[in-house]
Amino acid sequence: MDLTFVSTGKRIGLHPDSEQAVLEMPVWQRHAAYHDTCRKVYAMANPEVSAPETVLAKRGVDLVRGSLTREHAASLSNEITNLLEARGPGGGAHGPITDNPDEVSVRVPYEGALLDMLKDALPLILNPEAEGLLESYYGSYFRIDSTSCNRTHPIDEHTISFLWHRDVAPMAQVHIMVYLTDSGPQKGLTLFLDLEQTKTAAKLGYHYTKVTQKRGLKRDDEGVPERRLHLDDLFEQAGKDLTVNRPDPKAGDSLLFAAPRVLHRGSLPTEGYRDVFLLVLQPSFVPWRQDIEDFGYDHIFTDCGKDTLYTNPFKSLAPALPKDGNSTLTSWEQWIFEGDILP
Ligand SMILES: O=C(O)CCC(=O)C(=O)O
Ligand SMILES: [Fe+2]
Repeated sequence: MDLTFVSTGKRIGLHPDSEQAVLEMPVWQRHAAYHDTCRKVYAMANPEVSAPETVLAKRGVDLVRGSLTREHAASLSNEITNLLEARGPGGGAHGPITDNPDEVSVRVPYEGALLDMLKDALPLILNPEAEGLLESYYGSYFRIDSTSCNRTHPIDEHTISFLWHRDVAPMAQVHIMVYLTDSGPQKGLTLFLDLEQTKTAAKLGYHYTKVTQKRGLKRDDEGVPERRLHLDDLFEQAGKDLTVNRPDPKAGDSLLFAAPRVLHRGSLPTEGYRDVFLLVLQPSFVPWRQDIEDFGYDHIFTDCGKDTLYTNPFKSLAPALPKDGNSTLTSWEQWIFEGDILP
């Protein structure tokens, strides 16, 4: 389908005649068409740039060392402790806030000194090396859609993102998880299957998953398998080898991963706590700094989660679409299951 665009200064916008067509596209197609447009815009602005094959493109996961110094990461982690301690004994500094295992990770409120410290950390995390790597992966500019800061404490039950899953999100969504504490078997980790292994799992029927019958995807989750803590049985029964990728980020290192394309799960700490700062990225018509210059920081630092799928990515800041019957139905397509970035 041909979409037409108009120039609105630094950005391009959809021509009014194309707006309806975009809204009528199936969700995944809408985001793919948008990413494709971002690539064309980027290629026009950077005709000399060739896209080298990145580890992120090949495996779906990469580790960037030293985004922040150890001292810088420690100062952010200390500030998280100060903030949570200020909320009182049940504030989440030294243990979960509730006994609901789904809420084992304490979402750190964006208040006080922490907020300014995180704003200042953005250009260090998205330093020229990381920015180049991400632009190569995308073949386009990218933007920060949202962020969150989480402290995770030890508990026995693994739930939600601590079970093997792929995020139900536009295929171009990338997560940058900056570890603010060292990772390790006792300190908490993130585990991955690379793209190829994720494809194998998808062929065996394990792709997008629900947590339990009760806490499922709120969409059309008929026939969607339940999340598992271990994948050994799945691979063993099919006579396939399972290789789990266990990166070892130290405090200040960043894990970059294609969250909807590769299976991954957190592994809970058994001592102390794990602190991470998460950035959620999407393709963009303009470099990430431009959104901040034009719209400030509020959209990046919100205190609640944000759906990225039921949005109109062609509009600045990708506003949510009304949740009517049609727009909330996830129409799974084969290329999504296979983890391709574009159809
Ligand atoms: O907490 C973790 O290590 C996993 C995070 C995760 O699932 C995600 O960022 O999509
Ligand atoms: Fe995830």
